[in-house]
Amino acid sequence: MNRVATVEQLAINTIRTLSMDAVEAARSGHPGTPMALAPVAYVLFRERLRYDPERPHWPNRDRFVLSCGHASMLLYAALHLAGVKQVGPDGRPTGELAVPLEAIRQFRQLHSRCPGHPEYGHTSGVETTTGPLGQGVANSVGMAIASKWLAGYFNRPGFDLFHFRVYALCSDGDLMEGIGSEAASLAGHLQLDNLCWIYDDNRITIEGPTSLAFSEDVGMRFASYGWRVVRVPDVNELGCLRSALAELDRPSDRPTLVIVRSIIAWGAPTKQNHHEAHGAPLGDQEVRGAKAFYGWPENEQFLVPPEVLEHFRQGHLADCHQQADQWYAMLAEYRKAYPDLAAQLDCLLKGELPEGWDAEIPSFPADPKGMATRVASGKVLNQVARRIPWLLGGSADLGPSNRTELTFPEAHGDFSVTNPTGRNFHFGVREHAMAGICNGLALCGLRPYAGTFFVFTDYMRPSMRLAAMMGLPVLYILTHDSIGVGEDGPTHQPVEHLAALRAIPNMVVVRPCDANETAEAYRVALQRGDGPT
Ligand SMILES: Cc1ncc(C[n+]2csc(CCOP(=O)(O)OP(=O)(O)O)c2C)c(N)n1
Repeated sequence: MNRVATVEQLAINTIRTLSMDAVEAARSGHPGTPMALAPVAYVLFRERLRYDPERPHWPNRDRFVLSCGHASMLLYAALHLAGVKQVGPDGRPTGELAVPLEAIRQFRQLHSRCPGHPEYGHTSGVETTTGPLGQGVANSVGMAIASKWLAGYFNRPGFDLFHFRVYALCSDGDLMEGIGSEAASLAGHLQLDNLCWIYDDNRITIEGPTSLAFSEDVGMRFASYGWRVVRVPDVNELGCLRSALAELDRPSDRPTLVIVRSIIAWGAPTKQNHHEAHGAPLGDQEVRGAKAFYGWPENEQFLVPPEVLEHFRQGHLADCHQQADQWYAMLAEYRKAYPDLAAQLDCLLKGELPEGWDAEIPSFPADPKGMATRVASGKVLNQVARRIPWLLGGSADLGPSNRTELTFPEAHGDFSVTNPTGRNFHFGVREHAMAGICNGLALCGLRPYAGTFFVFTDYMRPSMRLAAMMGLPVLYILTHDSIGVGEDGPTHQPVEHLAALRAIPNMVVVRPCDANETAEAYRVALQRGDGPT
């Protein structure tokens, strides 16, 4: 082995052993998948993702989503080795590491930067909260759409401000979940060539082998969604992994699925390839055995060889740092060339609304019959959207009923591969993915809205709850909220939904009873920068 190969293996084994040690110390957690996928984290965080550890909020950074959030130690180990800095509440790096070694020692303990599942806003470098399987991949579709939309709206000749890619790492569970299929189907339809999912095909879930319940050909399924499918027969073949990911650099009109075969808990003497290694500490004997297999000192815990840190931080990451410098210099020039657009971008990135955004919210005259609130909603939405260019969204195939369409010319019609500045989205009949995608859009600074009948929030609730948890300003436009919907009958009559949504912490639920209350509801919702309405 030459020196580079040695330090590569050392780096990969550092990710593995940190993960095992953290789970042992916590006496709970998921060691098997980080041990298996350490080569993926290594190649992504050291060679492929464009991000600047000094400025984790660089707007044009590539996004990484760990959709299988239970493998959180994989992400924490990578953030530690890459030296990603923590960002304070003011949006500036605090100078300290986002994941110091001490935090890894405190894995899964209260207030640690390394909670059991990654939490957005808590640990810099964590792009979204994951844990409920399937949510992360849906978020990644929203982020990839956001990249296209931001590019369409803000980029100008000579100012290629936005072109980031989105990578999501997902497990069998993510791809068994319906939301994963919904999101993949829409991503294929939209031809999101900036999106890459890396599927950990380890054929193990909690109850045992996937053959218990999952026997489709995932590659064929994704090919039929319109994805490019690439295979890596062995995750430990770094060359193969690298060339699979390099496929992304070849022009395509498809998102990419990289199917990686791995063995859970690779290297553990008796637990490798066994479902017991999924969600419980391996135990001292297995850990020692695995360390011996890796050629690692068995008595050492939380060992990070200094040459690994050095290796991680040179080369590609030094290059990315320079790219971020150049990006900020370009932004300074952009400010001079396009001051209005630059002011809008600043506003968007700060999570603020343009001045006078609510100046045209109408006031409706008294009317004995009363305008239907959904009609008022459509009018108000169109008024405020005129003044908030990054307010965008759509419905799960109920646009005409929900009145969610933006009809004025500056809304640029429907979003599509040929019309990336379009602000009207057709999510199809995919409520769950719609809500997950809106979270991804909001995570990139946009102000998304999602429409459907109130009763169908049943299909969106997990993503709505995560929006509330992450403090994302997503707007839900939910019509037909009454049990008096008439001929459609009880399937369409929401009875418990109001109470159910009001029970979600940090979800604001407004139920306007006339046109003017609807207008005020918009004022309340859009002013909220720190949670969904
Ligand atoms: C929506 C949802 N359902 C159930 C779970 C509980 N859970 C965590 S991991 C997992 C499956 C594990 O299998 P896989 O996704 O293949 O992950 P791996 O074992 O390869 O790490 C389940 C059912 C969850 N986190 N989210």
